[in-house]
Amino acid sequence: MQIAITRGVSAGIAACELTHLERQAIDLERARAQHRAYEEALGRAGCRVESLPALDDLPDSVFVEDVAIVLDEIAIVTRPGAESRQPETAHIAPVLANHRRVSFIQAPGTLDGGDVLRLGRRIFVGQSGRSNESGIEQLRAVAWPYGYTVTAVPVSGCLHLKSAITEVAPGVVLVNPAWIDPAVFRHVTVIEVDSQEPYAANGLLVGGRLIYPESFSRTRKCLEAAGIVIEPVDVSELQRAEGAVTCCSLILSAG
Ligand code: CIR
Repeated sequence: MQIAITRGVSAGIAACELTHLERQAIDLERARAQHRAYEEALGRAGCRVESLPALDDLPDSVFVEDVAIVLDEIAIVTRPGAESRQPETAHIAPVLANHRRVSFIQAPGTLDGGDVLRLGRRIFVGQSGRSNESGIEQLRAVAWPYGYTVTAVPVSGCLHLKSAITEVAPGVVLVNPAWIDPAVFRHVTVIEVDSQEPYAANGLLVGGRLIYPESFSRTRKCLEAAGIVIEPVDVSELQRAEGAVTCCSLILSAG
């Protein structure tokens, strides 16, 4: 059984951080309806959804992925690279304490969960505008006693490592080669996004299916041709906040 921790869309989402996108109006009610549908997709994928209340004074708090990294053995509360997001961590730490022993990234380290991709016992961390050397080193120090290796990956042109690469089936990753060097991932099978869909590399593999934005029809065809089962979701309003599908949940195994 897997648990998916989510948080409702903040009433303040219009003031979200934006790095690579122009600000566009976000329809709050529509964003909330899309987020509920995303939670339902997680439920259909077999997750028990632990839905936390919206935090209206923290615009980006729906993007819970960024505030923690949850391994089977321990949870690591991050220190987000955007200062406006740092108060979010105080709200996730007690929730995670119900499931795991919790450790914390400390200043001067910064780390966003969106930069952290775990493939088995290998953890890849984006060297992005959000995650710095100290944050990556602190994650390495916490994870190595449990048998994980941590590899830093240069990222350019996008927000996080997982904007550029996610796991879409066991041993298969979906990559935008314009933003990271796919050669780092030689040990797994690499599928590239359609060049007309640069934001298409973010899918959420859970319960044997891929929760995937319905907006990327070209890349979706490649994924389906590779035998990947897609659970489409409309996340168009959250995409305007530079969000994607992995960022709206923390997935952990129960027990
Ligand atoms: C931010 O810039 O922090 C938010 N507006 C978007 C965060 C998206 N997080 C993610 O993809 N892991």
